Amino acid sequence: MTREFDYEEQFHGRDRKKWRKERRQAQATDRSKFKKTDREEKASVDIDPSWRQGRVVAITGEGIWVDREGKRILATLKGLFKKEKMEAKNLIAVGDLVYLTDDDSIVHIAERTSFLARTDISGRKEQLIAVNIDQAIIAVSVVQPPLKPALVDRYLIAAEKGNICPIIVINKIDLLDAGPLSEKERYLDFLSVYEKLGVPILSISTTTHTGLDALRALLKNKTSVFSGQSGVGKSSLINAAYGLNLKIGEMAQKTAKGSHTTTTAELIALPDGGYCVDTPGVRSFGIWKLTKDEVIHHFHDFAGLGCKYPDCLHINEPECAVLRALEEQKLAPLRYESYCSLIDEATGGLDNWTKRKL
Ligand SMILES: Nc1nc2c(ncn2[C@@H]2O[C@H](COP(=O)(O)OP(=O)(O)O)[C@@H](O)[C@H]2O)c(=O)[nH]1
Ligand SMILES: [Mg+2]
Ligand SMILES: [Zn+2]
Repeated sequence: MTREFDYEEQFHGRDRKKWRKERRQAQATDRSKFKKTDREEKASVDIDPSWRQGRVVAITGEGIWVDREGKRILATLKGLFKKEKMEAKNLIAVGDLVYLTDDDSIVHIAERTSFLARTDISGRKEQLIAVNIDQAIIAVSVVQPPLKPALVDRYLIAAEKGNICPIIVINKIDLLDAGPLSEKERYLDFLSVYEKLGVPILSISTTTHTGLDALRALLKNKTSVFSGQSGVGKSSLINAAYGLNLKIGEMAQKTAKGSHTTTTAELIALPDGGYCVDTPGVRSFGIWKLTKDEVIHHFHDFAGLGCKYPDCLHINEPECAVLRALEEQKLAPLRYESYCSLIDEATGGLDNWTKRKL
C-alpha cells in the first residue's frame, strides 16, 4: 500500500476500502461515469519520499491552508501548477490531499476520489467547491428562503457526476407552522416527489433542535460537504449539531436573501469523528458540462410515464405522455419545472447566466 492510500484511510475510515472496491466494480461496467478528468490523469507521478502529506482545509485571500500532520500551515502552490490554471477556475480545492516540500510548497495533488463542482460565474470555467468527500448535504429551507426544487436537482446531478452520495436536509421546519398553508403543502409535495427518488431526506429545525440526532448519525465518520443557497442555515446546522461557533448570517437585511457570511469553503473536523465542509451560499448553481443525456438519466421517473417517442424532450411535442401526465396531475409540476430548467441549461438555452431561473 502506498503512503497516499494510508493517509486517505486515516481521513475516511475503513468504509473507504469497501467503497473503493465497489467503485472499481462500477468502473468495470460503466467507464463513462467514472472517467478520469485530465487533471486526474496528470496526477500519476512518482512520490518523492522526502515530501510530506497534508490536506487542504481552506483557501483564503492569504493562501492555501493545509492541515499537515495536525498543524495548520499556509502553503504555496508551485509555479508549474499555475500554468494549468487556464483550464479550471481553481486547480486546488478544499479536501485535496497534497504533497509538500520542506518549504511548504505544494508539489503534487493526489488523485481525487470525488468532487463537487459548478460552473463559475462567468459560465466558462469549472469551479471546484470541495473534493475527496463522501456525501453532499443538500440544504434547503422552507418559507425563507423559499424551497427551490430545481436547485436540489442541480445538486443531485452534480453529486452523481462527482461520485458523491446526496442527502437532502430541509431546515427551518419550525417556520412551517407559522407560515401560510400553501407553504406546508409545497413542503409535503416536495417530500413525496424526492422520497420516491430514494434520496435520504431529513427535516430539521435548528431552532427547536428537531432532527439533529439523525443529522449527526449520518455525518459520523464521513466527510460531508454542506451545499445550498445562502441563508438556508448551513452554518447553523453545523453549529447546532456540534455546539460549534461558525459565523451565521442575519436574514432580511436588504435583500431578504441572507448575507454571505461564510466566505470560503472550510473543512472542519467533527467532534465525534468525520469532517464537514461549510460552504458559502450560492444564488444559482450551474452544472459544469451538463449534457441532455445526464438530465434525462436524472429524471428517470419520466420513462415510466410511457412517452412513445424515443427522442422526445417532453417540452412541446404533440401527444407527449409526459405532458399529458402533467395535465392530468399525475406528474408533480415542481418536478416538471425543474426538468425544463435543466433541459434548458443542457441544450444551451441558458448561456446567459442571468436568464437562469431557479
Ligand atoms: N426559523 C429558523 N431560522 C433558522 C434556522 N436555522 C437557521 N436559521 C436562521 O437562518 C439564517 C441563516 O443561517 P446561516 O446558518 O447563516 O445560513 P447559511 O448561509 O446557509 O450558512 C440565520 O439568521 C439563522 O438564525 C431554523 O431552523 N429555523
Ligand atoms: Mg454559512
Ligand atoms: Zn415526451
